[in-house]
Amino acid sequence: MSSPRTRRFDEARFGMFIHFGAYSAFKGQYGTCRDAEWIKRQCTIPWSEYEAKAATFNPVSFDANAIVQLAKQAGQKYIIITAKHHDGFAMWPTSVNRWNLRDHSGFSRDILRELKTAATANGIKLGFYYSIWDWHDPDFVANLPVYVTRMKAQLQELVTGYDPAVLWFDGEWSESNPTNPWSAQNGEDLERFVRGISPQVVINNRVVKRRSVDGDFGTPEQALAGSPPSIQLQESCMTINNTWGYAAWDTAFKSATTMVRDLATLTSNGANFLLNIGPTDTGAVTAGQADPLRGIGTWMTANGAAITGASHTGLVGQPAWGRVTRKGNKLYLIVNAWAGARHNDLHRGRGTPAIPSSTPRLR
Ligand code: FHN
Repeated sequence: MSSPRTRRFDEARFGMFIHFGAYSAFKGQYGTCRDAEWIKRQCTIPWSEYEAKAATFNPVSFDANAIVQLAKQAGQKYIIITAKHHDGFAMWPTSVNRWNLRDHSGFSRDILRELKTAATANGIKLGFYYSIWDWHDPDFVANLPVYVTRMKAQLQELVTGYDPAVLWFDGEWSESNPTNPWSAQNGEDLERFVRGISPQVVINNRVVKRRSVDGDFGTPEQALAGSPPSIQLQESCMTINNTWGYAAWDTAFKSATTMVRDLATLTSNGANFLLNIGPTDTGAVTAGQADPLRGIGTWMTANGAAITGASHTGLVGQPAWGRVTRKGNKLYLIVNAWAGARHNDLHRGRGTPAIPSSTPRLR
């Protein structure tokens, strides 16, 4: 299923998604209206107010090294950060317009460069999320070819300036407010353009229209890819709470146990798991998101062999007591609950199946 271009992505299995942008400055609330990265549209914020708030965006607490260490200890082998979400606000010092963190907010640091440096120093691959749908650029609706020229110029900046391992496109679907005229032809042209400047970059299926021939991998969202890939690699993206961008009111954080089981399920289906954090208005990562990631890391430290580089077995169905993954000639039995067993240790011998501990009791 994987190719030389996608092999490392396929073996990585577990990545960190980061939704961070001007919307984060609202902390998920506008008056009595609540949302996160869609707050401009869903709370009908006038552009004058949204731009004024974005001008105050000052992510002084964004710590690329700390975020990379959090991902690394969790066993996440790649990071995908929103370079530009639907609001069109660029998180790098783009020369295409002034609607960006440096020019509009006056924040002099290049946080994508900081993240690239920290990720590279720690053997973590960095990718960018880029929304095709752009609420801010009037040409997206009024003159799509002009918008596409600007979009390609920004992607050229990102690809040649930061050498991303992955481009995670989004916002390709038919939508109103504003109308989204993106066509399959537009997407096929964009995929060709990106591959022309970077043949090795891995691209998701939302560059076109999420068909199994679009890009390099499918992108089920807030759902677990349910079966081994037959045509295209799969990566399920999910939140730790219920929102992608930061929302101070959203404290419904999942447990590490729940997410370890999701990771095991996805690996047993040969799929990747892209687990999201939404840094705060100052760029900090909340304990509500960091703590379960550390809990996942505790389990991965003992049992990561059953995940990284592992995949579906192709041999048996999945058991009721847990999940089975395979790497080479080894089967890994990930047991969710052993009747009567107090703690399950990882037993590993030549050829004997590793029996990883059941989901951890987080201390
Ligand atoms: O509209 C976006 C949403 O804000 C978020 O970025 C998710 C993450 O994959 N993608 C879109 C919804 O499918």
